[in-house]
Amino acid sequence: MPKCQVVNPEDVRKSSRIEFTPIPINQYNKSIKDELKRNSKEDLIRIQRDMVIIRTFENMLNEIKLRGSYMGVEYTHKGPAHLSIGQEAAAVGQAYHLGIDDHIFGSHRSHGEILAKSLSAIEKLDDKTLMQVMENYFDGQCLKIVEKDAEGAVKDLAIDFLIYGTLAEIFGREAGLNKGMGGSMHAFFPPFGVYPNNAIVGGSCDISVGAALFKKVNKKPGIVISNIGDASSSCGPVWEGLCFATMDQFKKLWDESHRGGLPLIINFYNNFYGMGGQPKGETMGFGILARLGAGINPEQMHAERVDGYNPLAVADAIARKRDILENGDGPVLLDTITYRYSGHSPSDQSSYREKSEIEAWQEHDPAVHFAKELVKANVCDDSTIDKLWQYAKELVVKACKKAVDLTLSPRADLMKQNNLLEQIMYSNQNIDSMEPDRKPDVLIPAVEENPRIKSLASRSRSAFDKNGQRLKDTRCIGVRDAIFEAIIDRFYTDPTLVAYGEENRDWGGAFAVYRGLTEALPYHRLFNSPIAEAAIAGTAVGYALEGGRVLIELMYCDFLGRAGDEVFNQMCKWQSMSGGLLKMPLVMRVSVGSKYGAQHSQDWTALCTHIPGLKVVFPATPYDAKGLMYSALKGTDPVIFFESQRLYGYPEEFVQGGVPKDAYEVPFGEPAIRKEGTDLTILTIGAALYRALDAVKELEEKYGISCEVIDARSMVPFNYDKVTESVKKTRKILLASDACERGSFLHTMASTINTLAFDELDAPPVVLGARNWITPSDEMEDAFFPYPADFIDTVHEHILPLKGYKTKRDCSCSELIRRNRLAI
Ligand SMILES: Cc1ncc(C[n+]2csc(CCOP(=O)(O)OP(=O)(O)O)c2C)c(N)n1
Ligand SMILES: [Mg+2]
Repeated sequence: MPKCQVVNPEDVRKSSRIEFTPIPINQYNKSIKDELKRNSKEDLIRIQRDMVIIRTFENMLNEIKLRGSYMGVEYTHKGPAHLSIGQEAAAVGQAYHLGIDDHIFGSHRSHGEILAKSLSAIEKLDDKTLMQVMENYFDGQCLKIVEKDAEGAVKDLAIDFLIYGTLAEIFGREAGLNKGMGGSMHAFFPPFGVYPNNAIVGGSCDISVGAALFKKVNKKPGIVISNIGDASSSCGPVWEGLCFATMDQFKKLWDESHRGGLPLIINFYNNFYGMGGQPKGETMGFGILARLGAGINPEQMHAERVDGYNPLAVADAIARKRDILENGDGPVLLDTITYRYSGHSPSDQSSYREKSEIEAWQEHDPAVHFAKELVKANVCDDSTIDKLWQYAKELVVKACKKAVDLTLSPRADLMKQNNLLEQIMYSNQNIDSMEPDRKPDVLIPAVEENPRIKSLASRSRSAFDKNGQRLKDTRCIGVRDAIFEAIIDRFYTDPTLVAYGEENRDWGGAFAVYRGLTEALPYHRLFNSPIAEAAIAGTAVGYALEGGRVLIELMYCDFLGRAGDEVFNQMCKWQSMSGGLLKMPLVMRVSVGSKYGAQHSQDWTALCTHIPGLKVVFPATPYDAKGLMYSALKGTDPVIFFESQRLYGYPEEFVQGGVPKDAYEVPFGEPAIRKEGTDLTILTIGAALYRALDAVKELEEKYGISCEVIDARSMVPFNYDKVTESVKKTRKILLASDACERGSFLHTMASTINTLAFDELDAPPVVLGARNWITPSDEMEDAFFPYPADFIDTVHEHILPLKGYKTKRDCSCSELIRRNRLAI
């Protein structure tokens, strides 16, 4: 417990200084002769072969992009091809000692890494396993295309499979490694340990930290390597990833069987350029990238600069660093220098560098230089090297012919109903445990013995007593408790489930939802993260796509911007970009505040609902909070789980009998009718439900308007049937939430209702949201959020004039025009 880590003023006020240890730079100094003592000749020739295959593959892509043909094969490729010509030695050297349990994550420039890692895996796997991999991968779709004219051994077939599968993916064909849904910048192949490559610069950093976390928490074999570019070293998520990866708690607070650093190498492929900007000397101040490790932790992340123009220097570094990781002393930072002769993309004119610089690096070309060394050391002769180039050319041409052929390699037909993307955007599974054969690690053997569960036993599960009398909220199970009940139950069911975020452990979660969990769970299942929203979300993505289930919390919805890329580009996309291979069992709790002013009170449901690939729910009652949390934590899709801070203490007042003690699921997408009525439908999202009900009281009592109230509960997915049924009856609908009106998801709902029920409507669906202002402080909030009077004003002005009613605030059409003109 951190409480035992006393912060002693005597210690921290003492005078002293920090000593740094020297950071090794290109210290490798072995000759081929030395290397022959630990590597066979065949292995060294294979290193050359793999560099040659990658070079040939990328030369082919360059030709296709620039000239539309390669060795007589004509093709126009409209998509990207960010080539790494010149960087092959770094990729091949890295892959040399890696096995399939070692997972690499990469960037937009990763063709070389995919091929190098896979070629290394093919070499290490036996024929039977290789055949199984190919036969099982998407039902052998890719295999069927390459095996027709296969010659030679199973390993040759596997290489054909790899080259064709990668190229077919780059060309967007359904037989590609990810069914053509990833493409050049995102392609990957998990069976060989090649994990997602990311077109967002630095995007792989925090994701790979999460992958390493998964391995650590669940004691899985292998290490994780994050391959990112030198220019990504400035990215916020990279820094957040570094901070998360080096948290002291791994080595100091986790229980003994889980203690130790993450099995992770953050490897910067340092080619000295971003697109055109130069990190060293221009856009950064580190001088030598490896220096970054020195600032991160006392181990300096075992940082080192490695010569990526010598494959054996890189292989040597990976072997040495793996020892460090296996001793629990990771993570490691590598600065692997390399250079690309190719442009950032084929259209790049290289206006930012001198031709002489490129030529100088070509003088050191590893594909040529390493071959010479091999010949010099009598490992092979020139003809062996020549044959490798010839072999690679034939291999690539063969794959290319197949990949460009639309009859042999069709694209997925996305025009038809129930097409590939419709099927893979969500995995839509319901799985109790991601590892049913393993027992969850817990500190209290049975849930019932949990002190909070025990204390909740004395509370009423409903807002009302036996006689229907309303009880004090403090005597009832509230939303906060209901969420807790679902979560703790899941922790006792799914051993892979972990929860983390800021102040999640001893504090009890930002709003005490987790109080009682700390006692029940060891550190590795519930922990405080650094204040690093991007890394919280990004690591969760990595954890989930490795096969674990993860629950994260962002204290306030307003902090979502800090995790923007991870939510809007990562967690929502990898299921589809994998071609349906990966699942993303990830639940992100986000609370919507009030009372705290402009930066702590926003409802950003619209941002999340806008992004394809996320599921978005917002319970307003304890019954729903518990049932929806169950569904979320049994599902296999990323869920943004909105909660309202206004409602944490609210008891169950709608469902008879209150919140069930046992497990139950509230299915996503089904709105709940909270009150039936005949004259007007009011649909709400989140906490606005209760203010709507107050307004309804007045509308019914004073004006005799019978209202039907629908609580959306879920936004994505959403079944409109109940709403259109209701509108058919009432012919009018008002939609309300606490989100700012402009761009609110309610407008999407209103327009859909218009489309679906235009003929049944007597008035347009009208949206009532918060004002398009900053949220003012608590004392003025009633001018901002929709209150009962605003509901009634809106009904009177736009839907159904109320006899004798005068609006409290002007919400007329001319007022709407004025506000819009002024952007308020
Ligand atoms: C977040 C983000 N910003 C900008 C870009 C555009 N972009 C693509 S590659 C690149 C340079 C990346 O340089 P580095 O990380 O060193 O990788 P390299 O291209 O050298 O392999 C930029 C700026 C992007 N894809 N993502
Ligand atoms: Mg770079």
